[in-house]
Amino acid sequence: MPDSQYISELKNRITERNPNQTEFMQAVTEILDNVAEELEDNDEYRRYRIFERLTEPDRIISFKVEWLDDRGCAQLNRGWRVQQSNLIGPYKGGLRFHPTVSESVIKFLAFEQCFKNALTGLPLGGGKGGSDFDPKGRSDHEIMSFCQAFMTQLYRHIGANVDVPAGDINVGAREIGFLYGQYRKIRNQFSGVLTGKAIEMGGSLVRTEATGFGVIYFLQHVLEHKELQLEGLTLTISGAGNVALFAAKKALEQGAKVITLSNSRGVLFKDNGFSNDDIEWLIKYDNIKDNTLLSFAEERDGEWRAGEKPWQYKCDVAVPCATQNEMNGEEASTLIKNGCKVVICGANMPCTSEAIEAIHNAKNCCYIPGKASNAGGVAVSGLEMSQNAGFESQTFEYLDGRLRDIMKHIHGQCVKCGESDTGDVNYERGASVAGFHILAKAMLAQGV
Ligand code: NDP
Ligand code: 2IT
Repeated sequence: MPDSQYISELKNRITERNPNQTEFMQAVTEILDNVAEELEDNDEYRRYRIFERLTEPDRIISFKVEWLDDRGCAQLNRGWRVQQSNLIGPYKGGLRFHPTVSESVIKFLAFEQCFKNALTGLPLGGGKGGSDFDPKGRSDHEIMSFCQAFMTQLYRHIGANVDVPAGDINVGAREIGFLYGQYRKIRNQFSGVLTGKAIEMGGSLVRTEATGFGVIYFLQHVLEHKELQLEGLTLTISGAGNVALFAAKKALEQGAKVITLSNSRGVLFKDNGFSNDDIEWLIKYDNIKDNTLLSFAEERDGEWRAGEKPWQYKCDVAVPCATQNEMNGEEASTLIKNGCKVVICGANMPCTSEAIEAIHNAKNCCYIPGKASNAGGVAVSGLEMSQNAGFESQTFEYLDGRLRDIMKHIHGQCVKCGESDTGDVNYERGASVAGFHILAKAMLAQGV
């Protein structure tokens, strides 16, 4: 659709207000292009500048993180928390520790998080945080020192009803434990201020598995809608962390074959597919070995291909679960040429705009954006918050059932807002429009 004057002026204003923020503008443009028609058709949305106001974070907190390494030397990092919108609930979203973290990266994640959280149907606002800290090669003691220093800065800005961080890249149960311990000591308070906690300290069953399991539950609905089934299909998965491994585990349980996993250093390819034992081994050694995939190839089997990515292999479904922009246009075209039917995102914004365009232009392949398919993690975080607020804990079966229901609910909204007359579903449009309507309604109802 060609840009109308209103949409192109809006884009220009947002670009001017956010100079040099490539990832943030990529996320904004992706959603804006999909809700453009709704803006054109609704005078109130334009008069109250709903879209533009949603792009501007409520506040951006940035801080210095100083800590001592094992040699007794001072280390300096930068930390951020972007509180994007609390229109429909407390700010909610993960923390990422990675050298590529910048204000633009945290802003894109916070912006997307608002739409994702709205789609869950739970009362969760959107936020994201993190640091340019690189945990690679750091000892447990150094990780603890960093987490304590980070929380010493962050604690004053968060709270169980204010802003509830969780994990993301390089922030798992270990880091959440250190962060939570520091918060508890500073505030003398045991509350649900973080999610993804260990079970012994108020964590929720199913949270560890939730994002990966949720991706596969969503995939099952997509396939069902296409009158296909997961059993017997071949999947290529990227990443080898929390999301990738639990997506692989659930896919195997449902009778699919997973032939790749990857990390920043290369791809592990197993022609005959990983077994459940293989995945359990990788889950066990994630965080313990320097390069779990390489160790797997050396100690067990599979082929380690340094510097490569999973998108050259023939598959029915591709599941990018590592990081933003990990699949480019050329790689998407290769997947399509090799017969891939679905690209479903475990990671946030893993496909470049060119990759998404290539998938949309392909007749037989569909694209599922992370804000729909990876919402299972934050959804179970929401269930962890309600368990904490009620001083209670639910069973695995109950929570897994809630997760399945929520993924089905999100799929339903994507179909409702993204289905064309021919019955094809544009999931990107469906997720953007459905999320946008929820946020817009809340914004209009609450006044300027
Ligand atoms: P983990 O830290 O557990 O795993 C990340 C994986 O991605 C690792 O294998 C890592 O490799 C790889 N990776 C990270 N950065 C890069 C990079 N620049 N290039 C190539 N590979 C990279 O993180 P998660 O599994 O939790 O998160 C993965 C993705 O899923 C992220 O996009 C995150 O935002 C998203 N997500 C996570 C949720 C959660 O609940 N955890 C919820 C929803 C989305 P290496 O070890 O070599 O760095
Ligand atoms: O991107 C995400 O949705 C997450 N990293 C999970 C956020 C959360 O609050 O559980």
